[in-house]
Amino acid sequence: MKNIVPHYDIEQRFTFVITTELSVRNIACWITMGIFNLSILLKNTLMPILANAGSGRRTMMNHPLIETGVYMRLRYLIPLAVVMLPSLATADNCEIAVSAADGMAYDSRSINVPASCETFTVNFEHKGRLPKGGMGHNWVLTKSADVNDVAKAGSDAGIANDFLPEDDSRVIAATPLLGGGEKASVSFKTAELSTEDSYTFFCSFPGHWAMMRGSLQLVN
Ligand SMILES: [Cu+2]
Repeated sequence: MKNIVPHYDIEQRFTFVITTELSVRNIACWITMGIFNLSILLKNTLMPILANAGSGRRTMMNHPLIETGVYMRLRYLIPLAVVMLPSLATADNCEIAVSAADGMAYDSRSINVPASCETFTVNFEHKGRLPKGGMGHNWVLTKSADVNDVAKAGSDAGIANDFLPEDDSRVIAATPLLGGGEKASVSFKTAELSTEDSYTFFCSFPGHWAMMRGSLQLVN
């Protein structure tokens, strides 16, 4: 499953595994998706526009773009493009962009870290507007088995410590706690990870970590 780029997932319905591997299989997958989208676009939107062109007077409401439902169809492609572009931009790279807004969710649910990278960097951005004290987010990486204990210790540590226990060896990597509009990067050595273990990234802000999390794995 780790090499399949667009994929269906029981829990998330439809998501993308962001992969850094430019394998033949991945590239073929993107090309297939592109041809599929183009054929849908041609059949459902461009053909009706051509058929309608020149017929009748045009007002705002009978403009072919609105009449043929182009907007209604394209609006599904817009989020798709938003998801696809960053994953392509980070292809074959030892870094990834992750963001969150004023909700308890990251834009990534699964991250593959290539074992070929010596270090891996996460460029984290809080794209929301709410302050750190109300809707702060960080990006914390631990073994999946350690998430609950580290998060609880983080709550006790308080916002002065970015809701993380001080000098805790279970924390593999962590950004500072960010408020809306802030960015931070964190790097870690891939030698600290094992392909045998499962890792989880999460936000240690109290009440966030139960939902605001994703999986991370080291892949060969
Ligand atoms: Cu958060």
